[in-house]
Amino acid sequence: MTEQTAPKSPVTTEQFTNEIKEQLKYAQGITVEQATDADIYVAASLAVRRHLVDSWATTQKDMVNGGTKAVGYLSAEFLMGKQLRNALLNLGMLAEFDDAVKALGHDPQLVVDSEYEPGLGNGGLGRLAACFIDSLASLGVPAFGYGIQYKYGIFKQEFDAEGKQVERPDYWLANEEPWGHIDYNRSQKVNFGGQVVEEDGKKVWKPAWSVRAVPVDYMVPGYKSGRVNTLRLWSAKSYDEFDLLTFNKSEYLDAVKPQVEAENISKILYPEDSTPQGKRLRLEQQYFFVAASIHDAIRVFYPGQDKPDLTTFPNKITFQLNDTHPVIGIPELMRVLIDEYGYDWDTAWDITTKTFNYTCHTLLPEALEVWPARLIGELLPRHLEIINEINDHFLEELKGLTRDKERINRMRIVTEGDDPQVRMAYLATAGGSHVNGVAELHSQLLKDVTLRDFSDLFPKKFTNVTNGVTPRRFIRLANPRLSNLITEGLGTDKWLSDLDLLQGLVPLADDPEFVKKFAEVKHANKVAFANFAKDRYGFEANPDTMFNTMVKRLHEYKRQSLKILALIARYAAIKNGTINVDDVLPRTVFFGAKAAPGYYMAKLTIQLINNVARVVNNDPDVKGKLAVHFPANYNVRLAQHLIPATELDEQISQAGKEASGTGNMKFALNGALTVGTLDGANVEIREKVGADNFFLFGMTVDEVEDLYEKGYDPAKYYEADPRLKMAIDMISNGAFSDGDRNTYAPLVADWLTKDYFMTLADFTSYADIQYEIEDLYRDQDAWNRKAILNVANTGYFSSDRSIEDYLERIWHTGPLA
Ligand code: GPK
Repeated sequence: MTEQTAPKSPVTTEQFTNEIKEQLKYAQGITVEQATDADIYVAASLAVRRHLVDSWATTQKDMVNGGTKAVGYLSAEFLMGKQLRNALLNLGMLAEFDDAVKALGHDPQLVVDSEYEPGLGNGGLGRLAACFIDSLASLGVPAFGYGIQYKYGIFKQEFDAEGKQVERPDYWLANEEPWGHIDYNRSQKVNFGGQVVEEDGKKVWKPAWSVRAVPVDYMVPGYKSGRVNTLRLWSAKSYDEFDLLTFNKSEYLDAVKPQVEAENISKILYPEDSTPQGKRLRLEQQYFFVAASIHDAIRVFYPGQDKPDLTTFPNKITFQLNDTHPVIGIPELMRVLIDEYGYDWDTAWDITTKTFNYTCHTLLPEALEVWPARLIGELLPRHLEIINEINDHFLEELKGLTRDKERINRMRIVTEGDDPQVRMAYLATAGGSHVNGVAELHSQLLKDVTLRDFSDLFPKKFTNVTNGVTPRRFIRLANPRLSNLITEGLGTDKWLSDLDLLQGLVPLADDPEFVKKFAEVKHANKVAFANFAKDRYGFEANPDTMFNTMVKRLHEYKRQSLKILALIARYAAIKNGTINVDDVLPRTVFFGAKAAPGYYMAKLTIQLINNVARVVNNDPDVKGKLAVHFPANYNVRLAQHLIPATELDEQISQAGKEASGTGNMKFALNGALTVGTLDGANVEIREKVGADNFFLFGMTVDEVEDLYEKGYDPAKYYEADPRLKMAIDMISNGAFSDGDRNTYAPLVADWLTKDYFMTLADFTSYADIQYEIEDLYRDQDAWNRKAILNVANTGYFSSDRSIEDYLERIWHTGPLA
């Protein structure tokens, strides 16, 4: 008997069937006979939502009245994934849903599939925000996620006949969207432009235009906590829907112009990842959601009060700045406190610095946002004044801490010169209580390198919180077979809310019966993925080969090129007989990656991967030994299918460049082994699972630094390893471009002359470790034993643990009573 602690359904199947029928009839005006899968999806979602409403209301009430400080997670991205099954899981209604839908004559899978995935994020940063609000709710901590309801999410990726990435708009709101509740009665006014004037010795901002920020609320149900938090995404609307005066002159298009311009603000998610986007509209977006959120929090926590005592604000809510995107919130809160509520500078600064904390997600210096002061001045003139004043006060403070003038100068929030720039990471560090990195190594490098001066003078501000992922979505929903086996192995399902319990599986790694079952689960997942892939993408993947996956954004530092070069080298070796075909371990390699639309090298790499796939998959010489697939449009849904089926995961960034990674955690928790560098959270994963159960290769951070210093010459590595030379030459000779030698010339030239991320320098150790990987894989029992140890030892990487660390180290709050 296993202990079942999962939530119990509030309804029977019969009741839920009736609720779906009611929604169909009264909300949608559709009969059961007329209903399509998509209609059932909407009806079921609306019905499910009703079961959350009471807890949502009590959670809000308890939050406002209860005196427990809330968390406001300010993030330009929330990459939520599909909602329906997550809500069903948290309500304990998965089985009732399946049965009700079947009773209505529909296939539950098709109904679930008709939900359109909201893609309101780019990658790791946005998905982390989604995991965090899930964990906050599951821990019962009162919280708001605050962000933007983009009308168009991350672009839909397609590949053209040449294998190039094509971006298509993701108009997700063209579909019925039952989860978001738009609340016109709680909109906020957000101002832009104009100038600052002095009136009675006071600064007064006279804005030129305003946008109406309308909240769209999503319920965030906790698992087993009985709490339901709020994700409040702002949508931009115009105040002057329609300019009558202009319209009467029958200039129809002009009449709707202000509306179009205002609504542009929340129209589209910038598809950039780990690169800054210095665009006016982007700054407008940032200010738009942050200003609306700050005013919203004041409205929520001081209801109906004209003159609230805002010195208590930091006891009501703590704002976490998810990267630099919301950092304009710091001068905004200062402005609100001083200009709108009449506080003096010092009081306002005290409140502000106690309210904000900043999470940094990168080490690439070029990825830290910097805004031209001129642009800020045009859009937000009062904020620019405040930022300059913050800078002045800060420089004064520094003079009291150090005599090192150069250091003080390096730390300027606003740079000097004709075209001063505002460094948002510095503003965040100065204007908040804590700064954290997202993995041990990353936080250390932040202190030692990126924010060195700050950490030297303000050591107590700096801390680490290692990222995590939610086991509800990424184990329970994504991998029900493994979930059942874990529950069986542990004798309880409690691990879903206490992931450290996975440790209890350690002894089972030596139990042949359990190992066999684990192997069966993995194989069943591979078969299921092969079926899904056949159905969705039209390719055949052989489940009796090793499934080897690299999924993440396409970026040079992540080094998809290292994987593709090693793959080409392997292909070449089979073809020219360097390795005997019979000795080759059959492997199927999966890639998934979107490139920023303006990132030339990344897009060329995508083209190369697609063409390597085309050539390899059509070559009878390697048939059954090597296959490469690149399903387009990698997203949360594809992750949920592919990760459970993967046996070998690639985390091969150049050491010191990947802040954390979170895919690495999802794979380990789903029983894949990792081949990876000592980078980001790989370091901690390897520590937890044990060096024997992790395929480590490549240079360390220090070795990378030394090599940069010595002078890195990639061509030397090309000459030194014949496998690498062969691979690059094949590309140059047109093997993957129908003989054309120019197609990939820019990639090849970069590798041979620059190779900033040292792909070539790490090639040999990466190619060598493949033998070790394959030897182990040939001994399936030994492989599975290590895979089980990965699952058992990675409970630490639950986002519940991350949130507990934030609560203890940064937020100093906890669950509602
Ligand atoms: C970091 F700087 C950025 C960015 O713009 N977008 C983004 O997704 C990622 N990230 C890091 O690259 C990952 O290493 C990390 O795990 C993730 O943020 C969450 O912290």
